[in-house]
Amino acid sequence: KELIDTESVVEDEVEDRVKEPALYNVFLLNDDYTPMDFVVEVLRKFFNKDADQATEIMLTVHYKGKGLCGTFTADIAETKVDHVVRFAFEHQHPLKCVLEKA
Ligand code: TYC
Repeated sequence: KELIDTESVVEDEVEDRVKEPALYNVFLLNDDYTPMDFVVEVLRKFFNKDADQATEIMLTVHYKGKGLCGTFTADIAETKVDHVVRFAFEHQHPLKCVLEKA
């Protein structure tokens, strides 16, 4: 009679069910033209930051070149980038927003 290692079968099934999705970091990039207030508005509007958090991230971008806005699954990260890029374009600012695998 064939022996089945039920424990590893169950483990495999559990692993398949709970495998964590890949995560992506969303960053804002610095430029010389986008107003600081607009960047703070973006961080509040699209990344749910309060005024202090938004200001801190904006200044990190301004002084260091990039700043982390949040970490999301692929669909959400792509949607955030899309919304930010569109919003900036509509207001004629060159603000860049990018994602990187976490
Ligand atoms: N460097 C911009 C300025 O001096 C401000 C800025 C901050 C722009 C963050 C983009 O992602 C950015 N007006």
